[in-house]
Amino acid sequence: MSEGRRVILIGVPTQAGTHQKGCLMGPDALRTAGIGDAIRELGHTVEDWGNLAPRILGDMTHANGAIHDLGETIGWIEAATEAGARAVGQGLFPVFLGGDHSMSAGTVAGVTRAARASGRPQFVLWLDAHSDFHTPDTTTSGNLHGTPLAYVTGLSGFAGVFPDLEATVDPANIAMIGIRSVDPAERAALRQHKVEVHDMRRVDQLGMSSLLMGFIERVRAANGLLHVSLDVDFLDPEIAPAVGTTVPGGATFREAHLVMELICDSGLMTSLDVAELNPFLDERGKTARLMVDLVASLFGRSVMDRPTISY
Ligand code: Z70
Ligand code: MN
Ligand code: MN
Ligand code: MN
Repeated sequence: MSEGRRVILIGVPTQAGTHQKGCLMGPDALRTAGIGDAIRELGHTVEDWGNLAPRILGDMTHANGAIHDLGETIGWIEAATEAGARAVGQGLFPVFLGGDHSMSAGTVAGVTRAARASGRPQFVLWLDAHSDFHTPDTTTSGNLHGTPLAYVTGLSGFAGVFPDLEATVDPANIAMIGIRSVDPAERAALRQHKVEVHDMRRVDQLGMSSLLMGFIERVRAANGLLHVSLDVDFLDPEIAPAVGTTVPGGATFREAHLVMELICDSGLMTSLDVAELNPFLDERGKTARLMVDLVASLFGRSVMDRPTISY
């Protein structure tokens, strides 16, 4: 991460994508934990655009009766799409403060629209316990935070449900790391679309660094824009309890910081989500402060100077 990025904080306090209440407090917990100053201290400028507000659409139904809060979710997607497209289109670096992960249906749609206008391919790194690759037809929980990544690739199940996409993400330009909970319908779709999935077994066997660097080199070779979507449950619940869907066996403190440092060193990241923080479940701000520290690593904080080895 080169110094002097123009960073914009954009709050997306939605919790419509999950049954568990509390993610609406996420953006303000991240602000309270000092996310703005942490980035500013690393030599970047930071402006806070405040929290987005969704257009009120009222209740909407779907043939899949499990789905809930569809109208509100669409409102948030529209607002996040516009904000993401505007920020990246102006050469700014948006940091989206969530909010449950349904926010990323909008944030990724927006930055991908701006990428297409710039003529560069959009890449997405999904750091999560879950693959979030359901369509409205396949979700059994009805929680739309399990769908954003399938949506941005343009899968057909979203037509007439979520907003039409102006630009889609090529599934070949997605990598997921940290995965340890995938539903059967998601697994089938991930295989069909040949998404690069690094589950925790691969992380243990091959290591975070080699898996991530392979993807980073693909982004670099394509002169791509890189959106990083960081779900709190990427991390092990021992260090990050403030999330509604904890899954054991998550990334350790050291693995997570290493991922952030390698992304930073690549200089390729152009937008970021911090998703799924539920401060209602936190222990005296512990998870919020960890997320801010990880974001600081993403923006250039390091113990010593940057390594002199080149990648
Ligand atoms: C499950 C479902 C999910 C995030 C949980 C879980 C989805 N696959 N996504 N937490 N971020 O309900 O569809
Ligand atoms: Mn439900
Ligand atoms: Mn997620
Ligand atoms: Mn998750």
